Amino acid sequence: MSSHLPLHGKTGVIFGVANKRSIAWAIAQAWHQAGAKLIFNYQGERVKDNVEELVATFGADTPIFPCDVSSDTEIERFFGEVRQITDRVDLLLHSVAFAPREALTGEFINTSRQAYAVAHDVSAYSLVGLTRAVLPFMEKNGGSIVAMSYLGAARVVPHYNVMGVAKASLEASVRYLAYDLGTKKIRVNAISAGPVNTLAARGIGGFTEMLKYYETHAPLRRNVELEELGATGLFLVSDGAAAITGQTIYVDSGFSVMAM
Ligand code: 0WE
Repeated sequence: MSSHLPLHGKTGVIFGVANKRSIAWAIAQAWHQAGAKLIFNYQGERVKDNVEELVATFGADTPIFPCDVSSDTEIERFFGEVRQITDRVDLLLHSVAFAPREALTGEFINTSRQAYAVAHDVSAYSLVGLTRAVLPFMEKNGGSIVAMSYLGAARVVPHYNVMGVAKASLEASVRYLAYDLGTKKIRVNAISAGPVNTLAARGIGGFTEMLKYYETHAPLRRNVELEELGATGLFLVSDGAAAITGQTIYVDSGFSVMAM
């Protein structure tokens, strides 16, 4: 029997799986293995088949619906589909970010108004939109919301540029949402992950060098493993984290404590 599993009887919604290397997939696996039932989004036809195949490993009937988080209509439609399945959601993962590629090269000062707006819309506002949409499903029993961030929110990481400003907004949004929802027993936290070789990192100039830099400079002298992000994602939604909200937890081999 599985009734001893920490997330037995809980339902989670996962935003941001693109492929098997996705951080969202690592956290989904941790939540699934802990006994949660999961519902997934996918973003765009490009990843649809891939994500459908992945989530089917949790059972052929695992719910998956399209949702572009930059659209209020699509968020509304997505949670309309969720409503057909359950009136209770306990867990929400936000693992979604986008800035136009040209904004992640060259200098921050050259960020266009449009690129700045898109980065903040997709990467930061979407947490607010999704949290408001999931709220009716969490009102009765409380819940736990986890978002993904990166050190570029707090420090200058060359070329991370407007994504760093958007992640700063995401982390501040986590704090304000935590305040709004605390009385409803809903916790909101972020994980600030060390760099991981995901689809989102592919083609980013110097990424391999960045992974090498962590291996020589982080206190643990190694990079972060996807399973470790899964484990922290599970911890944050577990009873052991019942008094943790509004926080950004660094899962980065200690890199962020270093100056030199
Ligand atoms: O948050 C991220 C990356 C998110 C991301 C990635 C892309 C690539 C493709 C957002 N938008 C786009 N747009 C695209 O067109 N990370 C934490 C990974 C990352 O990205 C970097 C990094 C790190 C680390 C970009 C520059 C410098 C460091």
